[in-house]
Amino acid sequence: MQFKDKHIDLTIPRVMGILNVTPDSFSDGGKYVGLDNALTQAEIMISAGADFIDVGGESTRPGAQDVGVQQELDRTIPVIEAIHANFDVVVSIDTSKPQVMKHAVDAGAGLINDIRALSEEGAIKAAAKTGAAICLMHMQGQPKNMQQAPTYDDVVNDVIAFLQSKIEQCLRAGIPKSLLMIDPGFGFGKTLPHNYQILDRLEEMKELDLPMLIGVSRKSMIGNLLDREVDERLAGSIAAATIALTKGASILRVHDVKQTVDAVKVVLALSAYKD
Ligand code: 8Y4
Repeated sequence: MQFKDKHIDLTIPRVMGILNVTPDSFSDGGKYVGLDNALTQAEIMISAGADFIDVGGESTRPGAQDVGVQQELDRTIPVIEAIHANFDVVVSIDTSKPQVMKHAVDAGAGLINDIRALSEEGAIKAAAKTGAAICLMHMQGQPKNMQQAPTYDDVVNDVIAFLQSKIEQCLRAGIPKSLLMIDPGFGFGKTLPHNYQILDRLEEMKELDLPMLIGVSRKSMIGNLLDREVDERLAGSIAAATIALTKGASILRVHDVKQTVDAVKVVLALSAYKD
């Protein structure tokens, strides 16, 4: 798959490292605010085998403050430029704002990762114009209210129908199918049972015939199941990621790159040593 100037073979599963450049991120507590810290963290994840770095300047945690366009640009653009200039990796921009999409791709990002699936005014047009790849993620509701009793008819069928409709909107806007990937959006307007039903039936998402990105790392679906705080969720996160791999996930969005790369290698050994 093409990500602007960089091609990545997605017949092999890949790992995306999470780089939060927010001062209020739930999991990382503002550790990566500042270019030096961000680059150090990016380098650690790239050395550990990440092929993507997802740069996010807006916290999506419920109750987080809204971030203005200029603030989001100030946080993300210098980090994107520096990673793109110094490392052989695809930079992903985690944003819903059209202006941030444009400037991020100009700065070297090859993938637009929008948890709102290009639903903001002008986002489809802006994303189309960049020529970058796009990850379309399912969310029910908005970050501030999405966990208030989410309901579905059939969660897997509903997620697939939502993504199908988003794919059609993108194609109508002139975005080639070859630039699209999909994501069921674990934790975004889903109860614990919803999340595990999606994980169990992830193969059904392959009917959309697009590469699948998955984010389960350190999320509540791990923490609430196991009664573990956010820094004690590694083993559960690796278990869920491994299941996602066996059901066809192409990219794993994670905090713990080194450990996840090991899990990918164990899964790949099954096909390597088949006779
Ligand atoms: C602990 C750690 C608790 C992390 C919650 C979280 C996804 C995503 C996020 C995802 C795609 C998060 C930006 C939420 N999740 N993008 N972004 N897919 N494509 N929460 O699942 O990591 S942020």
